[in-house]
Amino acid sequence: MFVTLTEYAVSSWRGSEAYDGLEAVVAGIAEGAKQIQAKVRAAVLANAVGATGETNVQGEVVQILDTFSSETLVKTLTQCGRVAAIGSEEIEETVIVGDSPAHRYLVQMDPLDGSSNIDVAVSVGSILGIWKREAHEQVAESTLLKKGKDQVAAVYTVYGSCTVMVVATHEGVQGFTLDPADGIFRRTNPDIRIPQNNSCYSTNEGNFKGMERGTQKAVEELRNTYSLRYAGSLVADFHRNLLKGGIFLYPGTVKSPEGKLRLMYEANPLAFIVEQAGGAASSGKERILDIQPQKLHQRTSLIIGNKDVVERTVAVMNKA
Ligand code: AHM
Ligand code: MG
Repeated sequence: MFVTLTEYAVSSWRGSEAYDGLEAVVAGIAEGAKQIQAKVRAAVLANAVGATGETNVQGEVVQILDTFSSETLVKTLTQCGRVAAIGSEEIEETVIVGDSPAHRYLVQMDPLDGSSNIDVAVSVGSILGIWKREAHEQVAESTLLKKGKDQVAAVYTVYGSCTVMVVATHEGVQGFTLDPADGIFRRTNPDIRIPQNNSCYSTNEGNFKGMERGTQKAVEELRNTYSLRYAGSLVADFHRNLLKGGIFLYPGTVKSPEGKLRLMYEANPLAFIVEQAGGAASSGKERILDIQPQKLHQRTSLIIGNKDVVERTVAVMNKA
C-alpha cells in the first residue's frame, strides 16, 4: 500500500520542533496544486490559455494560467494559517500574510514554471522554497532574502502525463503521485537519490553562440558524452534528471551573465532538493545555496544535477 502525503506529513513532522506547522504548509501547496493541475488540463476547452495582455516584473508576457496559479497558491498558503509572507514570480512586491507566532514560514514560488509550454500540452509545474521565520522577526520583503541553505523544505510539482509532487526536507526527498481516482497524493517514490549513472544533459543549445568560451567547451564535452534532453520547462527537465540521472544547465551568456532563471524561486528550491538527493547545484562561481540574495527577483546562472558531472562541468567552464 502507498503511504499518503497526509500520513507521511503527520508521522514525520507533527510534534517536531524543527518542522512544527510544515504539515499545514505542504497541505496548502497540495490543495493549490490540485486546483492548478485541473485548470491546466481543462484550459484549452475553457478558453483559459494565452496571454493576459500584461507583462510581469521580469518584463515577460503573463499567461492567464500564470496568474491563476499565483492567485491559487497565495490563497491556499494564506488559508493554511502558517505562512507569514510569500514571494511570487508573478507579483512584484512581497505578499505579507500575517505576523502572529503561528505564521512561522516564508515561501518563495514560481507558481507555473514553463510558461512557453502551457498552450502545447508539454509538462509544466510549480516550484516552492520554504524558509522559517525567526520568532519575533519582522515580516517585510527583506525577511524573505535568506540564503538557500537556510530552507527547511522545498517542493515542486509537475503537471505532466500524471501529476507529481516532490517534497524535500533535511530528512530526505519523497515523491508523490496524485491518484485521479480520489484526488489523494500517494507516495510512489520514497527516499529519492539521484542515480549515479548520469545519462543526459539538458540545455538550450540555441544559446551556444552567445556563451563564454569556457561554457562552450563544457557544453561540447557534455554533447560528446551524453544524450540531449530539453523540454524547456525547468521543472520537467529537473524531474527527469532527478529520477534518471542527468545535468541541467542554464548558464549566463556574454550578453546576460546572470542567465535567465531566478535565484529565490527556481534555483534555490531545486538546489535544496538536489543536494538532499545526493546531487549538486552551482552558479558556475559558487554553490547556489550559499548565494546571498540581494533582491526578490534576481537571476542566476544554474548548473544542477549529478554532483560529479556538475563539478566537472563547472571546472571546465572556469578553465578557459
Ligand atoms: P518561466 O518561469 O517564465 O516559465 O521561465 C523559465 C523557463 C524554464 O522553465 C526553462 O528552463 C527556461 O525558461 C527555458 O528557457 P529557454 O526557452 O530560453 O530555453
Ligand atoms: Mg519558471
